[in-house]
Amino acid sequence: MSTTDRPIALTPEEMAAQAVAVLRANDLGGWTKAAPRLYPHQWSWDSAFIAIGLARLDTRRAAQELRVLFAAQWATGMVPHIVFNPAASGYFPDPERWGITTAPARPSDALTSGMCQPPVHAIAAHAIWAIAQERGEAEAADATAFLREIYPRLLAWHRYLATERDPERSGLVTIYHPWESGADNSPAWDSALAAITVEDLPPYERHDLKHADPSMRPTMAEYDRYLWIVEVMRRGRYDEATTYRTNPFLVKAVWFSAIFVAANDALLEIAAIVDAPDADRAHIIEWRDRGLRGLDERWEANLNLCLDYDLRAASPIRVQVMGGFAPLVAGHLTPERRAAVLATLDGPAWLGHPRLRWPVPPSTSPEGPGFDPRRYWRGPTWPVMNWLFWWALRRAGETERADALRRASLNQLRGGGFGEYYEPFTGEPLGSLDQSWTAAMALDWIAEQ
Ligand code: 9WN
Repeated sequence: MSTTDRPIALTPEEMAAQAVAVLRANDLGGWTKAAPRLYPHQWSWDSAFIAIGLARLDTRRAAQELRVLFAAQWATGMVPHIVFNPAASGYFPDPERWGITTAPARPSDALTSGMCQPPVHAIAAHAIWAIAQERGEAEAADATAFLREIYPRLLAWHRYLATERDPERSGLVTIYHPWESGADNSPAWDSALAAITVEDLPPYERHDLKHADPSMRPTMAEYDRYLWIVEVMRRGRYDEATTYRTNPFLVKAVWFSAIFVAANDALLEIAAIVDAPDADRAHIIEWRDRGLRGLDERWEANLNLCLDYDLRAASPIRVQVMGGFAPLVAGHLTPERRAAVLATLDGPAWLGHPRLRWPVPPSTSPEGPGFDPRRYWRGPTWPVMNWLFWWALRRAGETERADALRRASLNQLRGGGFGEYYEPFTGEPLGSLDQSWTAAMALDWIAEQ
């Protein structure tokens, strides 16, 4: 029997029980590894999504997830993309390769990577608080206390993104590495990576290929470039100004920037709950509004999508990737932009594509250059990204579309396994199984039923 014919098996109750089991098995004691073998450490944006799912089980444990992550925050305000579990080995680049010990801004008591990922954290912190409000007085009070504790850290993180990562004050966040986008080998980064000359790169051995099918992972040429960028940043001691001057990869990333806009809205709500000073709120509003203007400038009317911008090449990146839906995630849509974004989403290049197994957005349009249905961010669908689309559609008041997406996303997961990503035409789970954020999103969706 082919995967396409696999019967829909799990009931919501069975799926929820399996999701809980995955999150328990991946629990490191207050923090969660992203996946059992391929990703044995804490990843930044994974943890934010995981916290949203965990909140359905225990809001205090969910808060702890973010607490551990933010304990590794850098002096600059940066939240690192990986916090290493000292008890685990087998992931590369490892702490030694990142070499943050020479970086003045590193945290004193955690081993981390030297870059960041999209800032979903304020959205997660607010979600924990909102769920706790329905769980009785003690849990609600603890959640408010948690917001008071985490708020200054969230503010510092957002200030870092709005300043160090946007010295041009364009409203768009600059990423230094494809890993920072979260969508590592998206075709959006192909041209910027191709322009990089790899110089004296120390030898290395990939560990990811021991745990995953090489045909689904980034290529060796991509890995050389990923590692070379890390090398350049490490040699610059992860100093922001140095990186901005020397890094071979500098891209204004619209998906990241849109999440930052939405996270600023969440931070504003948190600021109100914790009675933050008016001056803070004025800054957050400024960051959000600047972000909305920045995204507006990157809108490409011919494609009806938003485009990333390569600062090194001084040119927009014309590929049809999931990140093009940035305005939907950012919210505050004008009627014209709403109509355009939804028409693109419903159209044949995306949810309306005739070959899709489930109407959920592929990471790259099957109609666009660079599409590959099995390789990582070049086509597969990512349940956690479906969650972000669902959340954004609901926030935009597109309730029916949001419900349809939630149902399709849950159907995709009914075969079991909690894949990292899925083949868009067959629905086959790919990459790592028992992926924590996939299990977490299932729990959140099931709780919404
Ligand atoms: C590098 C953990 C992470 C996700 C990313 C995803 C993948 C790492 C890798 O796994 O990236 O950060 O080794 O490929 O692309 O979005 O956070 O799940």
